[in-house]
Amino acid sequence: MIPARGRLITLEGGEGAGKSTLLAGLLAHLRQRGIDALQTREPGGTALGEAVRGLVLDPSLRGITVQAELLLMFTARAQLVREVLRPALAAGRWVVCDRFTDASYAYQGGGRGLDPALIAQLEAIATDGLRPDLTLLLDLPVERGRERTHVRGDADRIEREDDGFFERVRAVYLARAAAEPRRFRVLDASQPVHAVLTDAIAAIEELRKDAEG
Ligand code: Z5A
Repeated sequence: MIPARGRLITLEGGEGAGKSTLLAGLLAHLRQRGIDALQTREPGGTALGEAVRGLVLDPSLRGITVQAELLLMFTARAQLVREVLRPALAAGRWVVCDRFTDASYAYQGGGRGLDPALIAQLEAIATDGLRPDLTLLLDLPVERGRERTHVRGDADRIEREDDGFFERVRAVYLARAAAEPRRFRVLDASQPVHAVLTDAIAAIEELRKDAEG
C-alpha cells in the first residue's frame, strides 16, 4: 500500500519569537494524535547543513558577503530537501521544520536587501518545488524578541544586526503571510507560551482534518 503523503509544517519568525519552545509542544501534540512526526531545522538538519550553520552563524566570520550568505542558506536547503524532507514526506511522515525558504526572503531579501527574484531562482534549484503545507509565523515586536535573547548572551553573527535589519525581516514575513493567507497562520508570539501553543495546535488541527479529508 502506498502511504498517504506526509505534511510539511514550517515555523518562522524573528529572533526570540519562541520557535524552538513551540516545537517540542507541537511534536508532542502530533504524536499524541498518532502522527509519525519528525523535527528538523534550517540551516541544519543534515551533516552538511549543520556544518553550514556553524559557518553562517560564526561571529568571527565578519567578512561573509550577502551573496555568499544567501548561497550557503540554499546549499543547506538543497541537501535537506533531498536527504530528509522528500523521503520523510514520501513515507507519510509529518515534518516540523524550524525555518525554511521564507526565512531567506525575510533575512537575505528584507534584512540584507537582496532582490527577491534572485532568491526565487535559487528556491527553484534548491527546493525542487517543495513548499510547506502550513507555515506558522510567530510575530513579535523586535524589541520584545531582543529582550528574550539578551539574557542568553553570546549573540551569533546574524543576531548582531541592528534593529532596522530585524524590522525589515519582520515586514517581509508579514507581507508574505498577507500574500499567502491559506498557507500562513500568523500567531501572536507575545502571548504566554501555553497560549501560543494553543493557537498553533488549532492551525495544525485544521491541516490534519484536511489531510484526513
Ligand atoms: N537564517 C537566514 O538568515 N536565512 C535563512 O534562509 C535561514 C535562517 C533558514 C539561525 O536560525 C539564523 O539563521 C537566524 C535566521 C538565519 N538568525 N537570526 N536571528 P535560528 O532559528 O537558530 O535562530 P533564531 O531564530 O535566532 O533562534 P532563537 O533566537 O533561539 O529564536 P526562537 O527559537 O524563535 O526562540 P526560543 O529559543 O524558543 O525562545 C527564546 C527565549 O524566549 C527563551 O528563553 C524562551 O524561554 C523564551 N520564550 C519563548 N517563548 C516565549 C513566550 N511565549 N513568552 C515568554 N518567553 C518566551
